Amino acid sequence: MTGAAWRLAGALVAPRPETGFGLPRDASVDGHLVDELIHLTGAAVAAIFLLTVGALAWALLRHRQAHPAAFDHGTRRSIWLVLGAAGLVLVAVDGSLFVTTVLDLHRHFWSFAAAEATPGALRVEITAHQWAWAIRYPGADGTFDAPDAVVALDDLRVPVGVPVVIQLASTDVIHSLYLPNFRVKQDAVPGMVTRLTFAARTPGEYELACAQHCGPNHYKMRGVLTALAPDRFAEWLETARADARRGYDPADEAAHWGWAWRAP
Ligand SMILES: [Cu+2]
Repeated sequence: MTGAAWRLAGALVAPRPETGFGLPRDASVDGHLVDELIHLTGAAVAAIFLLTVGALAWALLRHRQAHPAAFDHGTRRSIWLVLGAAGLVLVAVDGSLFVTTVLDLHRHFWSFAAAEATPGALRVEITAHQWAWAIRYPGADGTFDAPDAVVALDDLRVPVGVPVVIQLASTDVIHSLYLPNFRVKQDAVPGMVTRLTFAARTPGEYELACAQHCGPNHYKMRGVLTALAPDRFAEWLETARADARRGYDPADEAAHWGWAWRAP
């Protein structure tokens, strides 16, 4: 798509208020997998609920004074039949949800090596602290302590259509990076580096929230994720790198908090 087409697509879908009881708008490449899981679970629970209520209602209406219920302990055969049917439903519904989920996680949501190997993939380091997100983009050489490494606060910009791989740290308490429109969430834990990956599908501005209660100002720990057309993102990054290089101070050690990228 051309830049103009991307801008038109962005204008059509974002930003606008979320509506109804549904999930937040899905702006990601793989988010539909999460939505399908939720919808399938909802449909299965609804079907089992209706069957159970139907059986109860039938028993209630059928057995009145004129038709008293005949109680027995069942036969060996009827007991195995009922247990077998219940087991079959469990294996079919829960089993398929479980297998699908594990496959989706490994193929899409935890596939860090494949995501990083994709041409044009963006790597970002984020340090959470009370109460903001410090965001670091690598310099042109790909390292995070380069003079042109870009630092932003609560303002994450990514190109659409390529994987974004984030490595996440925390300097104080446990936070959780939550991107509802991209169906991903990951804890930021002091003393370790965690990671998450996603790819944006639709340009626009989206919420970036902290999903762990991390202190009195937790509610302020909110940023914006801006998904840009690839050419606009490249333009922005080039300008931001030039600005970073101009403002670079080798003596300012507090500003050099980036770490060597951890291999997947
Ligand atoms: Cu937080």
